[in-house]
Amino acid sequence: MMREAAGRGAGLVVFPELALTTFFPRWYIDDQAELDGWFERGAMPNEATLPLFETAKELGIGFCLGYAELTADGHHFNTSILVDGDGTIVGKYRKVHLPGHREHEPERPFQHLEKRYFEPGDYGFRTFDAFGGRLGMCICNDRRWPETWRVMGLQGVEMVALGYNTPWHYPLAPEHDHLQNFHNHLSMQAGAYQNGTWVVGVAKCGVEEGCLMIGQSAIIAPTGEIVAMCSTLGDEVITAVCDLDRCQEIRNNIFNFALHRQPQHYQAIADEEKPGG
Ligand code: CDV
Repeated sequence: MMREAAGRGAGLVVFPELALTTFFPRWYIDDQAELDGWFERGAMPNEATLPLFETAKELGIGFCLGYAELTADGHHFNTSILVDGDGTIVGKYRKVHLPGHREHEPERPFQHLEKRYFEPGDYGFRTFDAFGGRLGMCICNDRRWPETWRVMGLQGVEMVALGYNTPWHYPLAPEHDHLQNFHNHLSMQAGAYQNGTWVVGVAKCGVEEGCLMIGQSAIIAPTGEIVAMCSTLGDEVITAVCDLDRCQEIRNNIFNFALHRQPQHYQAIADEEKPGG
């Protein structure tokens, strides 16, 4: 797929969340050694991912890759890295918003144990000078939170790369199942528009280990318009020309932060206390 993207002239390819494994938080795994088997240990590239780095370098194409990270000192994160066209890691992100639950809940059709298996990311939402612009990353559930986008928007982000694994069925509110695709695009299009940034959102979709995951990976312009979208639940490469200067169409006008923001009224969203009723 990276070769196909390079053949179309792409400079950056974005892979999904936990691209190297199944979405293992759907399983309750009691044995730490078994669980750790799903994680990549230490620095990237490792033996398993070296061919990806080498292929990217050969093609002169950058990539964003999501994987489960086990650090040398034993911390577990849901991570993504940004690698430039010569194989150098230029950015790293660890998922901040971890959805799901901590304990085994056997009554569910499948688990969502991200809260048990990962620690919340410790980098926050940084942005990186790369690919001729300013890029940021977030992962899956992060895209639903306006704070994710605004923290990067305030840094002048011009493209946010993100991967997601979103089951069609949400056991806690099954009456929202038919809204999964809508909520996916709603969140990403709002994040793009309200911050004047390109968004590349990439699904690990289709049936994985009996669990149906939504697709509709999309490339979204700073105007909030979807300019390319997958149309199947199989493997697909979609491409778009992303002119980062188009961010100014929004940033110089409707969302000119310097002119129009009123941060003196926004304190509550950054307070540590739990919000009241
Ligand atoms: N991988 C995820 O973060 N998935 C969540 C599901 C559980 C709701 C999401 O926000 O898509």
